[in-house]
Amino acid sequence: MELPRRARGDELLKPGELAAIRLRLRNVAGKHDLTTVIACAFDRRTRMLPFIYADMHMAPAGVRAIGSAMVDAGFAKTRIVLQQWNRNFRPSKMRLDGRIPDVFMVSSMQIHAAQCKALIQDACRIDPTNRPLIIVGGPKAIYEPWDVFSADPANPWGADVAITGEEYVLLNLLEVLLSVRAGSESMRTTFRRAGNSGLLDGIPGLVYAHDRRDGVADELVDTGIQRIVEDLDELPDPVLGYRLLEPPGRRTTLASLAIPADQVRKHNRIGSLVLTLGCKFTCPYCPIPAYNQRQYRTKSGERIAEEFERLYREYHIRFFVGADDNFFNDKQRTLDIAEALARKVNAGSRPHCKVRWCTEATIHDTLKMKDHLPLVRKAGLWALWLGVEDMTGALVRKGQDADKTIEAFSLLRENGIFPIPMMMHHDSQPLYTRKRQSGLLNQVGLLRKAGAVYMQVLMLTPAAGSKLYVETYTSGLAYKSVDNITVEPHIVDGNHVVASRDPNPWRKQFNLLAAYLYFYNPLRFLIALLRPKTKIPLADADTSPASPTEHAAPHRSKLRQRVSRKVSAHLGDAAVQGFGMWGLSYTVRRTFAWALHLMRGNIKRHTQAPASRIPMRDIDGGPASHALPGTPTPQHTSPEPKDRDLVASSRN
Ligand code: B12
Ligand code: SF4
Repeated sequence: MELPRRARGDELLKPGELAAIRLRLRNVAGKHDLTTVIACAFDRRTRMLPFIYADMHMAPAGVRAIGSAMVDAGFAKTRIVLQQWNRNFRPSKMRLDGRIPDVFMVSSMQIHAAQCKALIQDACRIDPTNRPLIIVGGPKAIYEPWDVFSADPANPWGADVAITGEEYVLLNLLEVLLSVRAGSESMRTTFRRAGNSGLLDGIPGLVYAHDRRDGVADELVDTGIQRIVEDLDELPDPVLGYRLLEPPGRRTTLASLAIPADQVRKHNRIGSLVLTLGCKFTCPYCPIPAYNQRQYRTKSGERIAEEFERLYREYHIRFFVGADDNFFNDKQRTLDIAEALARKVNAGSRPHCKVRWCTEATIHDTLKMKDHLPLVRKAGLWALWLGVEDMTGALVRKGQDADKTIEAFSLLRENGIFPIPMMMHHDSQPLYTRKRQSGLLNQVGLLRKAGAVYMQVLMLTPAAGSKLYVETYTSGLAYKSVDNITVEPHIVDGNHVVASRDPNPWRKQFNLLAAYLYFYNPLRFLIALLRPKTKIPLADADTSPASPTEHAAPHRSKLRQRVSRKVSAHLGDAAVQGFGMWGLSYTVRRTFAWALHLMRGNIKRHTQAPASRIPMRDIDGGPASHALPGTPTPQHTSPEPKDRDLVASSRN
């Protein structure tokens, strides 16, 4: 089940609305001296191919975006803690600026839900009078906001509010709270008061506990689907967020200072950056188009050029991942971005000549961009993750087939861009086929031959917020437990077989391992040393802006650099093979045991999609936008009367 769409014409914030709220908050921030800690939940059990390096060396854009928004709005006392780097961090022990923070936020993906809950539970150990306002956001909260509130009176814990949207929703909430905050009252008390008086109802994008008995919410109020910002140039500057990162360590508390700017790159080799959001396709297993309210949103080329430059100059980050869903989604808008970046390169701007980035797109749109790939390469695009899924289109048709995939790969490579296939294994795909291309290994082989240096293959897995999601559960496809082991969120990651009709699903699990092993292995490593796939045009090109003296007399260090670039281009493929084998050792360690459990059988299947056990309603007492089938509705049909006079609540 997808997120519902707002009324046509009301999906977007008014132009300038996000920029305006940032300004308004800046004017009041000084009076409030808020301290905020934002934690990024991370479950280490998810560490394996294909994301094994990026997961630790790339501070996620979500927490950084929220941190940037806080600083931009005038709340400079903000710290971002990544569980990736600070596994012992305990919110109950945190102090910022010598005190318990006013606001504690958690950002989480679905697969990190166990850690997200543990962080909230630990924050709830703080005595209620000093407890910060607890806000949860990110992809977990967007699709399953109800899951951050305990329904168990024997183990009461819970966030105060889940934000099912982006920066604007948070800023809107803060503005409302600060407008009624009495003196130095705790933010949590202000929040409770605002909730009881109906002030939160005008902020689409919240789910909050309306009333708590024995620490457990009686009902959850859902204020509806957020309005999204269309012009991404209105977003706060991403440079701000990098200044807030907690240094990696084994402490349970926080360090006195965040990572200094000149150390950011040491821990954060890859930077992620929002360039565009949304996708025009409607793959039934994907929640992205509905989340974006079927809109496609972009930053301008000038703004992107400026962000690359500042991130390069301030933190020396040179390699970026675009947080795009489909970067080539709209040809004209892609060209606007590429032209702006290429102009900077032509003008000899050092950051733009040095920066390399990669992103995602579809085969279909890549082919439509074929005449412009040289421009896109000049703009710095270095590698493109392509949604190949199943090359034959047996799983989903989005304009791809084997010939088109090969054509897109060769066009990209000719233009100096590495194509990286994202494949999806599914029940009807065999491991190997004779004389046909539908087998998983056949396709892996074909893609390697076509020039793939890296690849990913995941098993089709239920994705919250997708069209197929509920049906995957009600039809009994999704597993509840295997061999008496409950299917927990951290294994619903595409790397584990957790939904299948195959009578021998362990074969599917081994198929994934076989595909990786077929791609990354010692033999291919040796071949890669002799005939590397990384020797593509521009792979060893000099990216330094040329200066007249260098043209006249290339000196020794230039020569050394040239040799080093040539060697890297030659050894790159073998290095990736080595990396792949190392990553595969993690994948085997983590998924082999699951294959054995699948082999033992005793598979119990879901009959219903996960849903809130706490009753949910919208602000008028009707069905909640984020409730899934099976969610109880409150006993009373209309919401309780609100205390419009804002009488302070005695409850904590
Ligand atoms: C880049 C990316 C990656 C990168 C990097 C992730 C990282 N650590 O930075 C890599 C390649 C490593 C990756 C891996 C995976 N990814 Co990924 N990835 C993305 C992608 C394309 C961009 C993420 C991003 O940077 N977005 C930009 C930021 C600004 O947006 P955001 O994180 O959503 O944050 C905004 C809001 O959510 C909110 N918000 C976020 N946190 C908080 C906190 C608070 C308190 C508040 C108020 C608000 C808030 O405000 C933010 C600003 O607007 C997204 C899709 C997308 N376009 O978002 C998928 C996405 C995050 N990935 C997803 C998945 C499933 C995965 C994988 C499990 C692989 C898979 N099976 O596809 C792995 C997990 C690896 C791991 N061990 O963690 C899903 C998550 C779904 C879910 N419900 O949890 C997404 C949403 C794609 C999808 N299918 O919809 N991914
Ligand atoms: S092309 Fe990719 S982003 Fe677009 S709907 Fe399909 S899976 Fe989602």
